Amino acid sequence: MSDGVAYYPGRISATDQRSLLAEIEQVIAEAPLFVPRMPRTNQPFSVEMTNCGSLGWVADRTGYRYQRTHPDTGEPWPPIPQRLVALWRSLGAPGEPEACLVNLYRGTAKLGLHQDRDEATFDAPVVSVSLGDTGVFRIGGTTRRGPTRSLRLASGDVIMFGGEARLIYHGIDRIIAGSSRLLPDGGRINLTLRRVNPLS
Ligand code: MD5
Ligand code: FE
Repeated sequence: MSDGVAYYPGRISATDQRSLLAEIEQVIAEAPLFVPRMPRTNQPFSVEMTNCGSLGWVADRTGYRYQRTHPDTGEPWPPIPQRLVALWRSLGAPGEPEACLVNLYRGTAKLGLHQDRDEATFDAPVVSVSLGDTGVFRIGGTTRRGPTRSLRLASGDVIMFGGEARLIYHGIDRIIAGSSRLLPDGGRINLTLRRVNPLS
């Protein structure tokens, strides 16, 4: 694995995946999924999103940003489930996560190659949790050109990107339908824990 990437296959037990999914279903009930849009073009993403935490990532025709409230309801995001905060700590990540982005991939949803650089700090790692159908993850380097590798992220896998890897290009090429029975209607949920602002 590249420098700064820590991969923990099967880090979350089947039982804990069920509990976590129930908590995320509750988050979605309070903060409904929305369809983000590309800045300027207003093109919809194929991935649906919501957030929990003090800050949430949103995308609309005016840009990408973190904000305290849901773009449709105007309500604050629900809190991050304690088991995710505990996971963040258990991996040695600093402080507490401020944002947890919930991505739902159904059918042919995918996410193009990009860097995560809307945060005001890159000092803390990004922690990603996969639930449901396997995602075909593409992982490159810190420049858009250059070689990429493919990695399959299955339900219960955790992957952490820190240090050198914090600004790597990455994306989801496709979801493998029928690879997990965790989500009743199939599909994949990815949870991404982040710090947005520097500590202290
Ligand atoms: C996903 N999510 O599975 C993906 C991959 C996103 C996103 O990319 O921005 O919502 S998990 C996040 C990730 C992967 C590789 C590197 C970094 C983050 N990073 O260095 O920040 O839904
Ligand atoms: Fe990303």
